[in-house]
Amino acid sequence: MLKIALQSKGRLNEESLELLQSIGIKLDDPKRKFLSKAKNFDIEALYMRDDDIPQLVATGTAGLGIVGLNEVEEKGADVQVVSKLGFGNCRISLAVPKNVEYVGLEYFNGKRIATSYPNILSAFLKEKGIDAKIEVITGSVEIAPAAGIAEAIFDIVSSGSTLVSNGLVEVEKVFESEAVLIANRNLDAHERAVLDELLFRIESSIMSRGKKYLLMNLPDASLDEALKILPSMRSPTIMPLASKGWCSLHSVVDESTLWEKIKQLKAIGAEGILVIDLDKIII
Ligand code: PRT
Ligand code: ZN
Repeated sequence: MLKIALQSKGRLNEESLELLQSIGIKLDDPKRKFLSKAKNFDIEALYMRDDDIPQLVATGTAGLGIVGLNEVEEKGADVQVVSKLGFGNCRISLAVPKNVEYVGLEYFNGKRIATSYPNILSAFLKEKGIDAKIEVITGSVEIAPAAGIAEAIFDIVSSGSTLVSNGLVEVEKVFESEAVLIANRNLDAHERAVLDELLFRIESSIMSRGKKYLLMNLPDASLDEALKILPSMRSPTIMPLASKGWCSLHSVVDESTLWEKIKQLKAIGAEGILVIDLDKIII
């Protein structure tokens, strides 16, 4: 049975479980924090600290894993990054106390930078030709400048509020991260087939995020205009209505443009507009 390593607690735990649930994978007892089998799919979840997941997958102890791309990069694990998952988004940035005059990357020459990501940082500094000292700290990196441990930090930023509340300002965004599905490079044929099925379902689920299904009644005469407003996956579905001169138009739209499109469609005579949540898109 293919094992998938998930974060046992922490920021990615809940969304990893929700993702599996949303694609119809029912884990036996997701609260039992070590191993749980799926009732209806050939995988078994293994709950681990996120730091350990890249290595477990690289060595094949788990065939698959869900972890932040930052951990994969930092550990230098030889795994296949199969899919980005669209949650756990963050970046790893350089930040300095807000009262220093930041002149650009040269600022870091001769300075101490505190981080839990020494490998990503040292690769970046090397690439940019900056000679700084890396101070490795495993927790609360943001307090390092105030504690006199370092002049700058290199840490995960999401909303930026941790930096603000510690009197720091983000000056260089170095690495963009999100949760990813990773796989061992030597899966056998059966394991690969399980992964393909999993991936197919994940992609259908990811594709439906931020999308709405739109139905409306439209005068036939406005159809050409409506087709310009509503580019669809192939083309919108058009069905004649019982009342002559009218049709029913169905399409998928991005939530971000939904209200703008509704306004345009109303202006060309659309009526009875229905907006429906989408669960999966299979193409
Ligand atoms: O116990 P375990 O080792 O499994 O977990 P952990 O404590 O090492 O990691 P955890 O659960 O904090 O984070 C897991 C993963 O979530 C990370 O590896 C990232 O890929 C991702 N992620 C997304 C984040 C954040 N957003 C995030 N904001 N990880 C950490 N943070 C922290 C950051 O370290 C900083 O202290 O949140 C603070 C900054 O947040 P803002 O919103 O104030 O900018
Ligand atoms: Zn961790």
